[in-house]
Amino acid sequence: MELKSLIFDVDGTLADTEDAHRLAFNDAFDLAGFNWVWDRALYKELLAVTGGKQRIRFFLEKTNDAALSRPDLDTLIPELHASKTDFFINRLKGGQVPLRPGVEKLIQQARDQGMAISIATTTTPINVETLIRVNLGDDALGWFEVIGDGGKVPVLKPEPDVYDWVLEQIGLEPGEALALEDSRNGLVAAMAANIPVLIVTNDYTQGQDFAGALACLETYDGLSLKKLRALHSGA
Ligand code: XBP
Ligand code: MG
Repeated sequence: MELKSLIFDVDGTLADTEDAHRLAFNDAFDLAGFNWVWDRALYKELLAVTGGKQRIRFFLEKTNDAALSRPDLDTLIPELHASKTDFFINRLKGGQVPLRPGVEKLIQQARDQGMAISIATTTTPINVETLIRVNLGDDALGWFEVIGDGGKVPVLKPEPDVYDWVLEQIGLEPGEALALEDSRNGLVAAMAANIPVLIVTNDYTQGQDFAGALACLETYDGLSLKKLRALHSGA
């Protein structure tokens, strides 16, 4: 099938966001008076669970029975997460999270050659919007045909819902798209929607099981639309 659309993941794909997310979680915990600190090794384990609110709960399940049994837990977690989102947005606005090398060039090539681009992510909508505005300009949101995010579907990756939603919006068959992902959760989600997947790893996802991907690379630098078409045609 002809390649008609690229579907970009956000966290770990458009940008190496996860350390900014991690530090924002830590800032939110500190502001709320909790002495919980997520270092890189712990965060790598916590990334098994997508979605910030789900990740906080997963952390407490692993480490903190006392906090887990608090009667106000169901309000505490969304409050902590809202605070985390504020800290994260401030980091983005401060220019601390650039796009991954090669990503902007790929997006520009797609635009020049009339290849549609969309987004499928599990993160909070304002995070996507701000990352794109800060790095590509206010008009850039309009470059994406559809933006599927954690606010659009109730169930996050590794379930396929966000990919199914994007496909329905853009009206393509799964085989006419190519998903660009960095993690096993993303791979599993896109594959469950029958979309071919190219993996480009980062420090947090290197070494995960990427069986089923068209290819697994370490960088977008030097990657062209021509190469993506060639990879896709072998799918
Ligand atoms: C990204 C996520 C997100 C972010 C944090 O996964 O799992 O939860 O880590 O964002 P993917 P929120 O790249 O597979 O979409 O705190 O806004 O959830
Ligand atoms: Mg990702």
